[in-house]
Amino acid sequence: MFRIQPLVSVLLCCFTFWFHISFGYLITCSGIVPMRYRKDKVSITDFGGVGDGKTLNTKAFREAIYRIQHLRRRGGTLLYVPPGVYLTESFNLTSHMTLYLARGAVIKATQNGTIDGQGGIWWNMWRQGNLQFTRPNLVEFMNSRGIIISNVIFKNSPFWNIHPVYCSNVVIRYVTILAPTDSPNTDGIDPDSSSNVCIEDSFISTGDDLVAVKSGWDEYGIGYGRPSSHITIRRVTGSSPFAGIAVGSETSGGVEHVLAENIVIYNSGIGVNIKTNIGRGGFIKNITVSQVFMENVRTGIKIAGDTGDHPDNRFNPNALPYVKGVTLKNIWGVKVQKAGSIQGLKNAPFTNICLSKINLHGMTGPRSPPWKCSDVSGAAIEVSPSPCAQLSSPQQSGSCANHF
Ligand SMILES: *[C@@H]1O[C@H](CO)[C@@H](O)[C@H](O)[C@H]1NC(C)=O
Ligand SMILES: CC(=O)N[C@H]1CO[C@H](CO)[C@@H](O)[C@@H]1O
Repeated sequence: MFRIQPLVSVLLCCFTFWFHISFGYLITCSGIVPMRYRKDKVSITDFGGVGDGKTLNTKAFREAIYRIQHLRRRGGTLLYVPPGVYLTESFNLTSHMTLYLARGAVIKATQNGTIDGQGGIWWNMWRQGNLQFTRPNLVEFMNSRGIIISNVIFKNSPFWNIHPVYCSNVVIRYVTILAPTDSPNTDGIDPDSSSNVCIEDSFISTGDDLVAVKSGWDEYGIGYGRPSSHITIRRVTGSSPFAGIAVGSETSGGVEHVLAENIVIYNSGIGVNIKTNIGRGGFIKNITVSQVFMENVRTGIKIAGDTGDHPDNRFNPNALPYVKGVTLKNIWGVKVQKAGSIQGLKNAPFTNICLSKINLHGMTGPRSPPWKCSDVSGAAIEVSPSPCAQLSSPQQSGSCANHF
């Protein structure tokens, strides 16, 4: 419902729900995007905003943001939203502003819209197959940099919840993202063709992947050619019928330097899922996922070259993805039905795959069914149940070497 274009420095802030897991030491995203103090402050009520849950506040939000954009106060402006329920249609944010939601403030989308996304109507239109276009994201940042999204609850997005695309320096922390398990495509956070994105200390429970790093779809993504790089995800907890931590499947602009650590995934389809397809092209390199605990998950780890469909039939079947350098380490799971599968492509095998210190227990006993692998090479160290032969070759142990 928020869409902003060429923008700098936006902060969504609200203290309704605080989610914080504390590990002994704390590495954080802070510092990547400096928090701005805004001397100039306005309230949505100054623009006629009414938080009764019934009055339409579109005009108030649009006018307030028009004022912020055109008065251009030095140091930017804070837009305060007092406690109450503010029904509104979609509005654009602007540069140099902080949207501050007080404790108890809710921004609620009308059914027209694209922070309660009221996505149900969109999910039904999609289920009935009568949508001619894609559904709106709840919050989308496009061509923006220096963004902080913190301490906000997002719920019931029509489609993906938070979508930074063509952005750099984005911090997302202390957010809660909720949507029903059966809601279609309600990914939590999708960094897309973006760099220096730091996501931490958040709880996400939705109907699709919790965090999925992407960079464009088939011929369109290849044409645009903008990778996602330097993406950090840490201290994220949640459940998904699909994947907890995902890369792909749309990775046509390339994805590299992703670090996910201290992740807790429960009641989910797949713990860690790296996915691409023929026609995607692009690359997936230098991905590290470490310190993951999972419980009650169908498949612990899945790396696959046959995931997802194509935007149209103009995709190039010779555009093969290049997957190299994936390290998964210190992963512990209980009630994991299948430990994992790693299936590359015949003409584009996945290489330098390293599994280290992985222990995925089955539903009933200590053993899950064995790993399934094809067209893959790499190494495995201290992996239980024992990994497939393709990952055990001693000459490949270099795959794990750089990472220790
Ligand atoms: C938001 O900005 C986009 C791009 O400039 C524009 O197409 C759209 O109409 C704007 N929406 C609103 C609600 O102002
Ligand atoms: C999804 C939805 O309800 N969209 C409606 C939003 O409002 C416009 C005009 O008021 C309608 O044409 C859409 O159908």
